[in-house]
Amino acid sequence: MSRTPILVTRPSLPSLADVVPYLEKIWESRVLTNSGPYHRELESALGRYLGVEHLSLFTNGMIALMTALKARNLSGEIITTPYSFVATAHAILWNGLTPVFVDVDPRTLNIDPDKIEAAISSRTSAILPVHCYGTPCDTGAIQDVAERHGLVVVYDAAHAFAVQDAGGSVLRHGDLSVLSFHATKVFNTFEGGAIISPDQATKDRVDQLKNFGIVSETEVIDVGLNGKMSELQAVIGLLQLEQVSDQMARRSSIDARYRNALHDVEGITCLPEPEGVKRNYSYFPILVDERYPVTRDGLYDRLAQEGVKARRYFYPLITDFPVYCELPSADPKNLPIASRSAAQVLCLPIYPDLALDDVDHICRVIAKGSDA
Ligand code: T4K
Repeated sequence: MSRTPILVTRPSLPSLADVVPYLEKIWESRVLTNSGPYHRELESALGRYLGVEHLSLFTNGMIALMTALKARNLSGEIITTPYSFVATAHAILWNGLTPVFVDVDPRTLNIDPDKIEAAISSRTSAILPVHCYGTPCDTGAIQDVAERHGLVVVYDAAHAFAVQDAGGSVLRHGDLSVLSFHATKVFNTFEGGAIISPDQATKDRVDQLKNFGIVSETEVIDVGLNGKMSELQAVIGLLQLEQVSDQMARRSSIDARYRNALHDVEGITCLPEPEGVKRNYSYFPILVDERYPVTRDGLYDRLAQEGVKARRYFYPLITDFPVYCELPSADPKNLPIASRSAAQVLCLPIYPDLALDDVDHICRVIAKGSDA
């Protein structure tokens, strides 16, 4: 096909002309990192935009996740989902903790709160759920089980930038929430991330940990790391923030166009839109079941032949990777919904400047099925 390939996502960028004056100021001041003026400005601006008070910027989401777990002094086992990007479980292992995998809810593909209790042991210290594709977890049920058993809850909110439920930002739930600002996300700083803390004391600890555990020129209080965001990343963030609302609106039109065109295609299911939720339209996953003329991988290949690079997020499951597959909780028998979903899911392209004509082309290829 002569078409330019349509990728699953294409990062949004501010205009170069807008970036240059900021670069000139950085060059002039020579403040490049370590909580410089743009870093501080972005922390405040993002806090206001997201409706959260205690936000700490990070150099990426994975380091932020590792720091969030460390900040809570966790030990033993952490209950989590196998249906996520591998960074979720890696953050657990990097802290010397053991992930315990629990199956997901078929309606949201988020951890199923009803299955958490059975996975709790005397060694469990926390739950690490993921708001997968930006769909909020059942935060009320997760909080209930956590409180009953005295467990910490850290949310991997990498996909949940600006998502709100009836009570406000989903980032307010749990003990900490972690965002990613990677190039492929709704809001990007090239690489980047953040931790949202419930109070100033926790934010102070997070800020110390992300700066090697340093408290003052002569004091180091803990084993920190270097998770700091640079001034360059912060400038990109400030400029991206000016456009992100318009970009989410554009994503919403693409989401609606897909739903409208695909709802009658037998064997194709769009993930239900969560009720009462202000979404960010970060991903557009479909599930391809046995009624569809070809398998999910057949459709993936067919789309690729037509110049469309869809992605199988999240396949394989985290529990299929060699570092995790020997764990008792990684047994596919323990994870039937996650296993089925990983075999059926296909994330279709969605990004602000994706043309609606291209969305229509993708939908035509899907609607034609194996006869295309
Ligand atoms: N928790 C969860 C639940 C996550 O999903 C993630 C990251 C994390 C934690 C960790 O956060 P970070 O440490 O990343 O901040 C991507 C991303 O690298 C990763 O950030 C993301 N989740 C994951 C779901 O997807 P890949 O391997 O799929 O990326 P890649 O390079 O194949 O890019 C996908 C498409 O995007 C390509 O077709 C081309 C396009 N692209 C990508 C990049 C990087 C561009 O056009 N330009 C670019 O610069 O992992």
